[in-house]
Amino acid sequence: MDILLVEPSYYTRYPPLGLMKLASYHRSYGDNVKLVRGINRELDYDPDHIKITSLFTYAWKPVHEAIEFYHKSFPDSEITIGGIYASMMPDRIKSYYPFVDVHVGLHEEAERYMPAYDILEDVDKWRDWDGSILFTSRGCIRNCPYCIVPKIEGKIRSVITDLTDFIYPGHKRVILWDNNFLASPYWKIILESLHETGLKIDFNQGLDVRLIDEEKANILADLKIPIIRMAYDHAGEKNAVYNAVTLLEDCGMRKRNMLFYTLFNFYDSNHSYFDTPETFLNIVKDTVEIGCVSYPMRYEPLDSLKKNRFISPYWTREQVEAIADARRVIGYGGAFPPYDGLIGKFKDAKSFDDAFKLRSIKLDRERDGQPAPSSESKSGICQS
Ligand code: B12
Repeated sequence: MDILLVEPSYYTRYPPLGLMKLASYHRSYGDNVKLVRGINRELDYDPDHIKITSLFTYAWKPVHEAIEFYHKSFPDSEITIGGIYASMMPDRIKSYYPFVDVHVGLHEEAERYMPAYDILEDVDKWRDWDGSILFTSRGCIRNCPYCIVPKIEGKIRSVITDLTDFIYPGHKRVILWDNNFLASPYWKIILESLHETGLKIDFNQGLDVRLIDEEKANILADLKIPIIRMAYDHAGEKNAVYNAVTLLEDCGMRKRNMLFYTLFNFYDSNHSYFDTPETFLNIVKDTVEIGCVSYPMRYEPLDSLKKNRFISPYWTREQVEAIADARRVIGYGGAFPPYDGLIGKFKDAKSFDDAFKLRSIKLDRERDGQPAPSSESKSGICQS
C-alpha cells in the first residue's frame, strides 16, 4: 500500500512524532510512506490511504483544511485522522467529515517502533532536525484538572525500557515528552541509559517536584541537562519546590538553570479550583527569590477552539495580558529570571497590579510603537 502521512500546517517547533512512528509501523508491513506538511499541490504520489495527524484542539483549522484538500485531490483514498485534537473531539470531526475514519487515543502497535526520522527529509522545515524525541512512559499518576493526559492516556505505564533502539544515529540531543517521567516504574534504568548516551537531555514536560528525592537528584545532576524544567502550579507545592531545589543544588546543579512552569488564569468550575493574580504573584516571587527561573504558563481550557481567549473569573483580561507584556518587557526569553532588579520589584510590590506595573508596561509598549492591551472589566469565562 502507498500511505500518505499528512502533518497539517499548524505552528510547531517539533516534527510529527505520531506520523514518524506510523511510518515505521507501515514499513514493517511492506507499505510505502511519504510525509507532507500542509497543502502540497505538487505531490507526485497516488496514495491508497491518507493518514492525517492533529495537535492542539485550538489548531483545528489547518487540520480541516488538510482533510478537505486531500479528500478533493484523492477522492478514492481512505482518510484516517488521529492525534490530540482527533482524540479529544472525534464527534466534531465526524460532524464535518462523516467520510473520515477518526482514530482515538494512542496507536499501541506504532508506539513500539523507533520513529522514522528519515521521512523528515521529505519536508523542508524538518530536514535539519537533530533530536531524538521519546515517550518512555505514557499516562500519569496524577489527575490534574488542567490536563488532558489522564483522559487520553490513562494511568501511567512504561512503553520503552531499553533506549538503544530509540536514539537515532547522529542526533545531538534527547527530548523526553513523558508526562511525569519520575513516576515511571523504569525511571532509574532510563536515567542510567540517558547518562550513557552522553547527549544533552531535555525533560520537556517538566519534572514533578514531589517525586524528587536524594537518589533521583544525584542521578539527575550527573546528566547533561542545560535547563531542568519543573512545575510550580500552586502554593500547595511550596515545600516540595524548596525541597527539590535544595536537593538538586546540593548535588551540584545551578539554581539559575532550574526553571519552574508557573500556572496562571486557571479556573475549574466543577471542582472550584482556581488561582488569582495574588496567588500567582506569590509563586513567582517564591521562585525568583530562591534563585530559580519562573516561566508563566497561561491556562488553556481542554476544549479550547481558539487560543488565549479564556479569562478566569478571578482575573481580568488586562491582568492576564500584563503578564504577556511583562514577559517581553522585564523578562528574558519569555521567563522571569532571578536577577536582582526583578527580585526587588516583586518583593517590594504590594499587589499583583503593583508588581506588574500595568501602567508602566503599557507606557513602555506605547513608546515602542505597539498598541497598549485593551482594558476590560472582569469578563468571566469566555469560550468560542
Ligand atoms: C510536546 C508537547 C508540547 C510541546 C509542543 C508539541 C508540538 N508537537 O509542537 C510544547 C512544550 C511546546 C507544548 C506547549 C504547550 N502545550 Co503541550 N503537549 C505536548 C505533549 C506532551 C505531546 C504533544 C505532541 O506533540 N504529541 C505528538 C503526538 C500527536 O504524537 P503521539 O502522541 O506519539 O501520537 C500517537 C497518537 O496520538 C496517535 N496518532 C497521532 N497522529 C495520528 C494519526 C493517525 C492517522 C493515527 C491512526 C494515529 C495517530 O498514534 C501515535 C502513536 O501512539 C502533550 C501531552 C501528551 N501526552 O500528548 C501536551 C499537550 C498537547 N499540550 C497542551 C497544552 C495546553 C500546551 C500549551 C497551551 C500550554 C500553555 N498553557 O502554554 C502550550 C502551547 C504551545 C503552543 N505552541 O501553542 C495540552 C493540549 C490541550 C488542547 N486543548 O489541545 C496537552 C494535551 C497536555 C495537557 N496538559 O493536556 N506542548
